[in-house]
Amino acid sequence: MRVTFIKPNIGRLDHSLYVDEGRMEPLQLGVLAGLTPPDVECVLHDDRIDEIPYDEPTDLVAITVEIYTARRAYEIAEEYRNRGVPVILGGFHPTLIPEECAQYADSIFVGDAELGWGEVIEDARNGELKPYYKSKPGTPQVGGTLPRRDLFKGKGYLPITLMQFSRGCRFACDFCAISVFFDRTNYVRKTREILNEIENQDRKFVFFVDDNFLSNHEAAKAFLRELIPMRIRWVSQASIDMTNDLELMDLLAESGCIGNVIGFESLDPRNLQQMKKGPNLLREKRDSKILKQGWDQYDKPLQVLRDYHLQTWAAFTLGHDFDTVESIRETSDFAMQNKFCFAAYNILMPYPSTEFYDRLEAEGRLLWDGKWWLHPEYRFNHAAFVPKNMTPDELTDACWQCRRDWNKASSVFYRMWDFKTHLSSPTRLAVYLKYNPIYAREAYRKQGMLFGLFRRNARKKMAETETSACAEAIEQ
Ligand code: B12
Ligand code: SF4
Repeated sequence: MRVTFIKPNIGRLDHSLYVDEGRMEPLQLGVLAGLTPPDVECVLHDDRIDEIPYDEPTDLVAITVEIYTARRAYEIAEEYRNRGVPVILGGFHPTLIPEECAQYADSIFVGDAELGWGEVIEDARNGELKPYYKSKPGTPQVGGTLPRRDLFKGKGYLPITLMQFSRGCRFACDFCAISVFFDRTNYVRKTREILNEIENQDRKFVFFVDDNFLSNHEAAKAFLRELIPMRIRWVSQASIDMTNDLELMDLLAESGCIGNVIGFESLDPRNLQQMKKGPNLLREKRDSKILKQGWDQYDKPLQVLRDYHLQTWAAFTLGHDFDTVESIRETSDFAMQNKFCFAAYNILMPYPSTEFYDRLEAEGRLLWDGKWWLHPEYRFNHAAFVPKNMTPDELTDACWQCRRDWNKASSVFYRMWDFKTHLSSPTRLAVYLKYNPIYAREAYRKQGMLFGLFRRNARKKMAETETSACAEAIEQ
């Protein structure tokens, strides 16, 4: 039996096919292949680089789908199904809105694969694939499953190993798909299993792809103590409340952490409160003080990050209810002044199933028929809702202006001159100099990209409303 795993691309450029230069290993497909019985042949095609060989014989196609790749995933599924090959879709998007995905596949998988993938393989082997499988999100790679990293070889991925320490996050930010998917729970792996995985791969540079590596401070501390002797360098994603815990900060530094993606989201405390950005508000709550208005609320945490020589990838969501064109420009100035290593100026996106999406829907503020990810005219990083204090186009332009300014060569040169962070070690400088040009190129190429490759087919499919066997199963 042969299973073909596919990572879809987002879409196409107006003039040519899009190849993602900053592509990273598709860890979920490595994990799925690792969960597959050894007598089953596993093949991986990454649509971000490979031409998909639809006519190559295979018994099952498994596609991982997130909201940005949904359109393209449906197109790929259609190609295989037209050839009589069964297709199963899994991942964030099928888990959050299974009814939609069910229309485009023979089967969908809701939740994490760990406890249900074996059943899928046996059913497919017997020609009895069910339309719907469900397994709860939970502890990743239970039993110490090793991802099949051999499948990643030769695909030109960035030279950084993706790995999980935990999944999920205890916070409940209203726009965040993670908080819905994991129901505000953080699942931590066994330390021994992670250390074994580190030993079983070649690199000394690891990206822990956790949603919030520091969701549980005590669990993180216990792991970091054991990680120190491995002598790796690592990066991850974490919430800013880490700076309240100096024991944790010591362990981050000692274990080889060089930086984290941190969600600043907004500089305006009214926005932070409205979006329920718990970790960014904790400090003020603990001190029982009224929130300070303005940027300086981040001053102390930023000082701590710099004292520990951590490089920060600052993530902002733009378009909250108290945002204006001016406040967005101030956000850009703030990031520049702080010389962050990278900054992501993301337009705030309404992800279905989130509280934010429901609120906008109730207020009649959603654009693109409420389904921007399927709309044939929607373009990457464009506004998908009507903001309170500007027009959608003004939001799109303001966000793009931030990205443009940030990625200019003069900005990269200016930000580099920070002796506490980027210039504090050769590794940090190498990260800064290698990844800034890659992300700059990607920002320019992705802006305004359409989703999917074949406009006509997808439009036809979107018009279909019949309920499939799978949708009926979900109902039950
Ligand atoms: C690392 C990461 C990235 C990396 C890229 C990783 C890569 N390989 O290329 C970077 C930082 C570049 C990135 C970029 C973006 N990302 Co991202 N990313 C992640 C993150 C944190 C981890 C992904 C991962 O490897 N997880 C580990 C694997 C093992 O977990 P998994 O993918 O969930 O898979 C499990 C299950 O879902 C299920 N499963 C998954 N696929 C399938 C398929 C089948 C057939 C089956 C049976 C089961 C199954 O089983 C797996 C094992 O348990 C996820 C969040 C998350 N927790 O997954 C966000 C996430 C996927 N990203 C997201 C987004 C929005 C983006 C961006 C669009 C952000 C932006 N505005 O630019 C971009 C562009 C994405 C793109 N397609 O190009 C969203 C998607 C939201 C949604 N509703 O779909 C997520 C969920 C984060 C979030 N906060 O909401 N991302
Ligand atoms: S802290 Fe980050 S991962 Fe956690 S719920 Fe908020 S946005 Fe999501």
